[in-house]
Amino acid sequence: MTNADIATTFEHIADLLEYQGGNVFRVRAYRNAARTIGAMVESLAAVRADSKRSLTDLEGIGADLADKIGSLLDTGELPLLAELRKSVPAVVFELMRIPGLGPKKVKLLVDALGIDSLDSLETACQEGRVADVKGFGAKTQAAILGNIGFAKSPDHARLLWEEADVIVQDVLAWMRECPQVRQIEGAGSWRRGRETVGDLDFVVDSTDASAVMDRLCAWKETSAVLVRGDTKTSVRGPRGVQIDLRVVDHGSFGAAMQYFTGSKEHNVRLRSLARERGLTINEYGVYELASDAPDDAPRAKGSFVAGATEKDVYGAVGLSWVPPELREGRDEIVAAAHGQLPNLVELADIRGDLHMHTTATDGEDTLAEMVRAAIARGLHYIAITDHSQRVTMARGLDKRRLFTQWEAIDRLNESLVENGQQPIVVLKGIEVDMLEKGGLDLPDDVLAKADWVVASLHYGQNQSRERITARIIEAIENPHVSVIGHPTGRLLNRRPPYDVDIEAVIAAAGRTGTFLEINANPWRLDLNEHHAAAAKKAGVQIVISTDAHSTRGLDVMRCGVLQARRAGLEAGDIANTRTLAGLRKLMKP
Ligand code: DGT
Ligand code: CA
Ligand code: CA
Ligand code: ZN
Repeated sequence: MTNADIATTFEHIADLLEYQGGNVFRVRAYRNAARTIGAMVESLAAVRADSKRSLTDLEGIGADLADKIGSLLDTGELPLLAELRKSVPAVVFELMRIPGLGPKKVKLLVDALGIDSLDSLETACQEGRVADVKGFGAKTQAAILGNIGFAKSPDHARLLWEEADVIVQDVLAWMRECPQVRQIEGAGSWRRGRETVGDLDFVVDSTDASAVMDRLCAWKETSAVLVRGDTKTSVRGPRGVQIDLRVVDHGSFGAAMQYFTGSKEHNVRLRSLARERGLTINEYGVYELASDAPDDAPRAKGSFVAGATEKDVYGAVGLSWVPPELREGRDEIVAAAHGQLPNLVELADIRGDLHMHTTATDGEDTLAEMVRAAIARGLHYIAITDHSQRVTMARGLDKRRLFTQWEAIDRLNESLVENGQQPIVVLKGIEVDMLEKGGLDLPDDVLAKADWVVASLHYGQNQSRERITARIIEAIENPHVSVIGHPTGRLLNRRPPYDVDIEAVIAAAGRTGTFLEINANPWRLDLNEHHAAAAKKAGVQIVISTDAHSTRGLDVMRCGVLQARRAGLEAGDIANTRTLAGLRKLMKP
């Protein structure tokens, strides 16, 4: 079992325990363990095999969980899980796919109404029986009904960040035309730049909540109103996505933005820090802690300290403002308290794009069109990296066709020179395949002539961890390989990563001065943030590349930059923020 399998298993156990009404601390222990494991780069098997270390050294893993990890590693099974599965009806997992229904609510429904399928829940909602269940009510019933169709759709998955971003920009543009809207911003996972986004959250500064909510309901893309309260509303928008909108007073806007940006874990940690400092934080503001105020009172009794801007909110608890991409409840609060937050890389720092395709293989646009588009985007250098011959589906280049393309690039570079100046330098590159049997798809004497070599693994993705890791390390050790493309091969919502010892890959990259890619394609975002952070720690330079297959494809650079920011990377960690001369100094000799 891989780390990801074990993390999923622990999440699953937490859900099952919670459904059964299990001890909250026990449920939390499994969720925390799942989180720790999900963020790990080295494999649990490796930690266990190391005689100098113990699984219990990991945050949130005690003797009992270490035992369970051991069983999962050895047998792939866990008696506890089998037992829980027997006692919890299968429909529970189907019902939990409905946005807003967690294990506890599902249990109430199953117990009270004998729900045994999505269909029977739909009928119960239509007949008004869900509204009568304790803890539900008419509004929740309407929201569930609206979400059932969503859960039923087999291809329902969380939106990719970029898909969500399109909708967010549309909502902002529509809402900003409303005169009662003083400020509106997107919050939630979209603002944190997560790879995928569940629902969209907005916070509005206004004194007329009703007019603001009317405006959202009147949007041409709004297909249903799921919830309508005094200051919050939820509607269904394009692509079935839920949109949550919250209206607050001017003085609470920053506090609400902070709260609804999350993440939940970040907020929990911020709240506990605030308490240590005699303060309490909620979505309305920071307050002095009144001795008799309960922890989660909607309006604490103490006096108001801050709330208008996020900077004020963080400042009030002694922190510098934390970039949303870092708000995942890891070590960002400690870093903010010590003034040690990283100075995150920005799109404007990027000078070059070192992975793209043309009509010579599977790109939509010609070499000349790609170069023109790159100049228009202000890039100083690009590498043309079409596929090599093994990728027959894309009519990959053999040596002869590659040399023909490189001659065209030479001529193009010359034609760009004006008064001894060149607006962009086009590097002669190749995306060379790592062959199934090992080795690269073009001979070394060809690769030696390239300015830039991306090595990628496209075939034999089901091979063993040992094989795949060995193939990649072999490519890393090749003196002509500049960077490893999309190092784990995953496609979000579509294909899991291949089984690779990423720690060994990072170590080999560090040893040889090979770069690792953050592929900016919104489906890939590969390396992920944990791996990219580990690469930085190992002193490996990252290259953020678009892998564009068209001129439009060059615009996804911002998605890769977001991923790098979530990994805590600074401009200095990214090789393609350098000038071309600077980049060349970092490359293998
Ligand atoms: P998503 O929508 O699944 O991609 O993820 P988020 O992070 O956007 O989650 P969402 O929409 O449920 O809530 C937005 C933010 O609101 C979340 O990141 C933190 C805050 N929030 C929501 N519910 C709770 C809660 O029960 N406790 C705390 N502390 N914060 C919450
Ligand atoms: Ca959300
Ligand atoms: Ca939400
Ligand atoms: Zn490519």
